[in-house]
Amino acid sequence: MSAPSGLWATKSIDQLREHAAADHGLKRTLTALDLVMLGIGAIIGTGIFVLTGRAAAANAGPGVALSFVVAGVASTFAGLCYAEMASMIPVAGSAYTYSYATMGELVAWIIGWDLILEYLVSAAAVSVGWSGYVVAFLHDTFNVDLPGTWASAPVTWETDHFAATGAYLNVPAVLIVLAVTALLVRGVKESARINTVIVFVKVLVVLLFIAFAARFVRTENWHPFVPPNEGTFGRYGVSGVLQGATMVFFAYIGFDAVSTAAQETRNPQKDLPKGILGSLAICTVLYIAVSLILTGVVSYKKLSVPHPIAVGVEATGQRWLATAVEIGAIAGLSSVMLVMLLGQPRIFFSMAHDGLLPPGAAKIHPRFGTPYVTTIVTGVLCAVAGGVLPIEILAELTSIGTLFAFVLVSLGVMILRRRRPDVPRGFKAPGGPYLVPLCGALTSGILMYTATTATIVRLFVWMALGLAVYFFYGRKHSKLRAAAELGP
Ligand code: ALA
Repeated sequence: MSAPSGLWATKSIDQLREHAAADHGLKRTLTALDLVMLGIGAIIGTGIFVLTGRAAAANAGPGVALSFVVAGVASTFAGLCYAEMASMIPVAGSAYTYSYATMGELVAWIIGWDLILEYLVSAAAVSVGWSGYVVAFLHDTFNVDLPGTWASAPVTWETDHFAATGAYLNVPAVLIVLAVTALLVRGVKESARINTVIVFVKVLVVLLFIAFAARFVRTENWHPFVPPNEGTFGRYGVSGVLQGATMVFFAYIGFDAVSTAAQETRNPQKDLPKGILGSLAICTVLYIAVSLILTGVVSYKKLSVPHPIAVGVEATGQRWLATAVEIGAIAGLSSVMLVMLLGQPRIFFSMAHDGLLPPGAAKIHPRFGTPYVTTIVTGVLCAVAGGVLPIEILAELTSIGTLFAFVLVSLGVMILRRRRPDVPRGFKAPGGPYLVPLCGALTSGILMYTATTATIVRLFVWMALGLAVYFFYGRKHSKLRAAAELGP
């Protein structure tokens, strides 16, 4: 069988594996436990601290706990597929590299372009969540009130059109993104130790919330558990639980970031799956508990606020805990932004390295040794998005983009099981050759389908833009295609 060429040209898995095994100067120090910590560091963030409230108020009521179950199931299937891929091709490029090796250059480009939604746009969504908690913290602790017109989005989405809110710019969101970007240009090593401290603070705050607020649950707040549908798709009822799942799916995003540490892991074949699945399992349990308790202490109708968990705590009268939650959220969300804004430039960097983006994007800073061009471009775009757009639009776009990546990675696992059964896998998703990848593609696909029409349209527009860039630039400059044309 001749090797596929042109748009379907694939990178060789064997070369990628050799490349991964070679000594790159990166130290292999991370253990399975470090990876679990890294995963939790990237996962727990705006999803649980902000979107739980939005999804409960607008879509699912207390049934938002079921939305978390549904999103958790879809993430677990995808997590199993990522674990198999990562154990097979333990290189740092994540879904972009996996698809380059399985489905060819065009699909790799599509995924790379799509991952901008997962990394850059999610960081923007998290910056808006961060802003909400900072505003609440300044108000509650120091009685300082930032003017609302300078701390929220100037535009909002009203059913089928954008509308002005009267605000000018979300300044705290812009500032935090620029600050994180500046740190990353200087090359802050997100050392495992700092990450571990933040993860402990974050998880501690979540556990404190569960432990203290549980006593204040009033079961009447859970009735009806899933409020009846109000006649519109996604406004309560079963469709509301599903649309809520697409929204809170955002909360699970990040476990795949574990795979970007492949080349710094001691025993990647065994430890990557442990890191991915372990962090996912812990977060799933925490999320379901938090969402149940939150909707038990406050009526879901009151949760459409920028800082719902703090509002839940206030309802219990535990002032100190509200402050702890605000501090935990501010620290925790910062670490999520750091991981996302660290990952995005490296994906751009890989794409530029493959010739699919201009070579300037692969420039390394002479003093700091960081991919500064892509880091700054990422930071500026992210700051604009976070400063101008509302959290729902950013989070829904991130969720649908990530779900799309999950569908493609699941299909990639299926393709490799068929085409390359010989390549050793440190971890194999259970249930025969196709069960898990098929369930992964289906569950993620269903959640994409239940997203709002506006979100689906935005994904299409984004992808169309990406294809235009590929056909006008990437296709002509691809190094793999150039090598194939010169080759034997
Ligand atoms: N899962 C991450 C969050 O919820 C992206 O902030």
